[in-house]
Amino acid sequence: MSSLFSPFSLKDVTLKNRIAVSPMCQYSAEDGVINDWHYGHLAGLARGGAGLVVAEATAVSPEGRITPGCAGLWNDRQTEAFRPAVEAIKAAGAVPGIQIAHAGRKASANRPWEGDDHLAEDDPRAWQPIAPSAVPFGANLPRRPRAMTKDDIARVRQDFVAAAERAREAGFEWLELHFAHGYLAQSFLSPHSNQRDDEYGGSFANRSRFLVETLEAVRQVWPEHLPLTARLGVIEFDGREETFDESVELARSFAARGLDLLDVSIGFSVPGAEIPWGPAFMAPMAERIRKEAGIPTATSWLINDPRQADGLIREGKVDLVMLGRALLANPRWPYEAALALGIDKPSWVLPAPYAHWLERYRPVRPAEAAA
Ligand code: 8CM
Repeated sequence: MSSLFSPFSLKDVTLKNRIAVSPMCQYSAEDGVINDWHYGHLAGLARGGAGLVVAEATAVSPEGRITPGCAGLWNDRQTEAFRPAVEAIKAAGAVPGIQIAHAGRKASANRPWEGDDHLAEDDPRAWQPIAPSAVPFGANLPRRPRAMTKDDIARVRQDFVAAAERAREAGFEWLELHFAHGYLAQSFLSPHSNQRDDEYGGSFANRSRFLVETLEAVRQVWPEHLPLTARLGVIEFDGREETFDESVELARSFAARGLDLLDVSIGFSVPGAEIPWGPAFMAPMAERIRKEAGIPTATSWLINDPRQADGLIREGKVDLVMLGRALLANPRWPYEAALALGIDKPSWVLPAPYAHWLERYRPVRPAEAAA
């Protein structure tokens, strides 16, 4: 039976356990180039024992960044800057992954700790966001995007392709497409943001077209033997939950086009959605997609309890658990989870320099250390 600490193989890649670092944003790059901050952050997470580290949400073009501090993969300097972090992740025994993204109408924003709202239009760092239709998100992100032309659509698809090629050049072995959270791809899917009357809007097939075409184009260049995944907002919590059935259908269609795993997340296409936050509350949806669409899934959001995480894997509900905040708070969460679950030689979750001392003497429980 699988458990949190059993390996997981997808294509030619094997993760040493089912714990993944969720893609996040450090908002600390310059001109999209990551630096020592990201190196320490990513190396530290890998050294904490997770099997997969999905690095930064990384913009495929300058206009695709959420903030001026977001990482990018549209030039050689950015590609090179990722290499040491990739090597550090691998040296720690984890698989290096990356998420490539375009922020759409949520682009050109302040860093979260500097306001989390759109940059003023006359701010020299601001730019014109683009989206399927000229419909603003609203709330803290009121800026009206420019509606994309067909040429824009073709260009952004090509930006995803080029970023995927660069991700491979940098040494990444796992690629995630950001199709969630109200960013560009999700905003094509959602009728809240897509009011087009051409073949990219209207029917479900049309609203899915940008996502499907982008996946197909990236699959052409991303090596067949490496996992290609996507984070999809499968539900909006906007009172129209029947749209979840569309997500199941989309997952099926992604699988048929060579997607290897779906990272199941939230739509975030409208402000004021009533999200039923709670421990691992998205897991039942990841379970349904896994069963109904026949594609491996990952679940994220508010996973912190090792027993709950282990149960999700043991009961065959999901293939991977993705943790963000729990790992930011405690990069050694995997070690402590191994202790809590009573697994044999929990220290072996960690790389040798840590494991040696913990195994040679005895595992230290945080509570004992404090006593
Ligand atoms: C960053 C900010 C907001 C988000 C994000 C990220 C990074 C990855 C992701 O989603 O999947 O919604």
